[in-house]
Amino acid sequence: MTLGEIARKHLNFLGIMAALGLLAAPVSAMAANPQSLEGVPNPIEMTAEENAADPTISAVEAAEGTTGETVTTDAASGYTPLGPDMIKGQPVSAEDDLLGSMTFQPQFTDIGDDALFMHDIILMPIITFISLFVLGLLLWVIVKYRRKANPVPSKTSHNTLIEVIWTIVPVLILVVIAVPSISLLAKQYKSPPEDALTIKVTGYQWYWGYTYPDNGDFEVISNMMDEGEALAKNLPPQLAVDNRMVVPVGEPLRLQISGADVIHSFAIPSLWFKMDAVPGRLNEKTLTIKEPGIYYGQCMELCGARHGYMPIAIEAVPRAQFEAWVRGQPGGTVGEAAEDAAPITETELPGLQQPESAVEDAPGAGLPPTEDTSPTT
Ligand SMILES: [Cu+2]
Repeated sequence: MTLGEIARKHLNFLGIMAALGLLAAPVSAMAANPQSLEGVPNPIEMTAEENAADPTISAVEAAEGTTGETVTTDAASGYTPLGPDMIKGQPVSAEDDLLGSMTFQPQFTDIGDDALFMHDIILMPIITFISLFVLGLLLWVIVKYRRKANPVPSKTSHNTLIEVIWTIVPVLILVVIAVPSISLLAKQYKSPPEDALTIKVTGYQWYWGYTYPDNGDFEVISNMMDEGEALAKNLPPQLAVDNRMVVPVGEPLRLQISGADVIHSFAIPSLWFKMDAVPGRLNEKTLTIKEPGIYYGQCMELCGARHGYMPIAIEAVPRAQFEAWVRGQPGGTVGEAAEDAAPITETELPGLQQPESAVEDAPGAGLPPTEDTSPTT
């Protein structure tokens, strides 16, 4: 058998490449028509259905199905803070669920569902398949064409068919990834509708402030709850806070995020939300939470000594509950008065904290240069 024959005989791995192309085709068709995906049983939705048997979820559905008047139980303000049974999207421990502990938290926004689908159904299978395929090819070449088994190496320099295939197949794979990827990116940067509720989030060293310009411009200061108190209330220590950011559920929110002193980052994993809080800058992002509940996050930009102790707790409640909560805040207004609220401007941002050396005559400012030290030419 000539070397040319050996080379040609083993070109049957082209068949494998063709199979790859066939595999990619249905995925490509799905990507081209995102609507068709809705009919496909989505693992995320399936888990939600499985969870329906869970009494916590049933409580949520009950809350969603009823009007604000019947939900309210506290006669004084009409607002009752959600209890620990309404905590959503927490990480799971490896002992409870090994696979669940390695993946993302359950998602409670449409964008989160899309992003999780992108990761679980599109990216991970493609990455796994390509990695195994390349590993297989490598092993095949190492074993089959080792010096002992194949003492005279082939002098084959090129093969047009293979070259065309190994150019076109990766291009097709990239197109399959690009279509849902770019549409997801565009969705995440879509501006909120004009009537969206605005909430301004300010990162401070080391706590969060939530200002409600549409509801009387009051600010809620949110600090981490003491560990003993959190445990006593059956809330997760280091995530529980004294004052939560209360928002209406199912409505688009316009979150404007800024920093008062240094860069922080406002992030809630189960809402697929992360935005940097930069001093002197107003970063805006839309958020629509699908289910009532308590969602925990943390500052995700190393911001100083107590960076690890500035958790975020968002409490999503039905509109009526939210309005009752607003009325209970100092200066909180709902409805007509909210129309008059001045739009938020850059000048309302908290002043920047200057480094000590920037202040004239400060102890750390140092002395002005006394002699000319500029280089001479
Ligand atoms: Cu921070």
